[in-house]
Amino acid sequence: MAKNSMAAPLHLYQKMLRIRLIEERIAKEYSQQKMRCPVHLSIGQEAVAVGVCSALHASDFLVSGHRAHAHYLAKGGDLKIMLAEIYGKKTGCSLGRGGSMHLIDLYAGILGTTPIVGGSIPIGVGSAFSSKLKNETNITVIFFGEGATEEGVFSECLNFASLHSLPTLFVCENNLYSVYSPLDVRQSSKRDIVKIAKAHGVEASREDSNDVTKIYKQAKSAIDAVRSGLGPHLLEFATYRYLEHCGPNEDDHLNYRPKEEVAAWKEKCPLNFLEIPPDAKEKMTNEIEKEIDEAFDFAEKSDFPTNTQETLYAK
Ligand SMILES: Cc1ncc(C[n+]2csc(CCOP(=O)(O)OP(=O)(O)O)c2C)c(N)n1
Ligand SMILES: [Mg+2]
Repeated sequence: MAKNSMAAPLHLYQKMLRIRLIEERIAKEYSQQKMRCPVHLSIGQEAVAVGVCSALHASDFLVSGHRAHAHYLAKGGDLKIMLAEIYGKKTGCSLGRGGSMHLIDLYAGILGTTPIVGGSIPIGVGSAFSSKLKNETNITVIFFGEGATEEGVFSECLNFASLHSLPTLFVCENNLYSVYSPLDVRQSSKRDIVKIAKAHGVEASREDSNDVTKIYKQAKSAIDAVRSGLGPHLLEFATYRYLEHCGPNEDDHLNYRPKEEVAAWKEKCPLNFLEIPPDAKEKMTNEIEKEIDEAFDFAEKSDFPTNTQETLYAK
């Protein structure tokens, strides 16, 4: 991997560390009750967002669901307007009326995130259909959890994207749980997401590690194929959230996840896969902390929305 490429280990590490530190700060400040919306944090899952988004072009489109901070940040979404949105301020990316689950930054190709499980999938397929009809080269990446594959719309969208050979990358983050329900109470052990995609004629593969470099390589080859007109592709990544489904805390006391399972995934922390010199880590951490301080300051000092006349991207 070239030293200065966007996929060089230092860059990948910096992007994951930035997401981790931002979400850790959100978790730390949450109890002040100034963030007046639920937050679904992806601490532990950063490698998927960074590995996939580092292989995209800036002009590509992205949609996601309720757990979207990492996707938004990895695609280049503006941190200040994301935090202002979480604070419910009018400078926020949805004018302060959407909160953490309604992130949008059209300058970064982020068309939107929506909390209806599975709801973003047809929006992403529609975006890819639009690119194809307009003969544009952008692809659309759709992030969703394995819970969303239990919605009927998932299969309909695979079929439609395959039928029209759309430039769509479906990315399933399989973190084993939908809220408190493990896979084995929701899906047959014979069910296989990769096989479901292939049955619809969609190319598909799975990666089981939390290793950002492997995820990047797999995403790059899928994205190259999609962009060259070979039709849609699905990638399934095994990953794990460290905190509760919704909120800033650990939830070990609820006992719905075996303690050994949680510990094993923490051992496979995405930040541990890359060897980064300690001085480089310290420099990055300081720079990121400064950026986070400024963004929180911006969010806190911004005003609340006052009327319904404000519009997104008004000139
Ligand atoms: C259609 C629909 N059903 C139920 C919910 C409630 N809900 C919110 S998040 C969630 C879990 C989804 O699990 P998964 O797709 O695996 O994503 P994860 O939370 O694990 O990232 C559920 C059931 C919802 N928002 N929308
Ligand atoms: Mg899940």
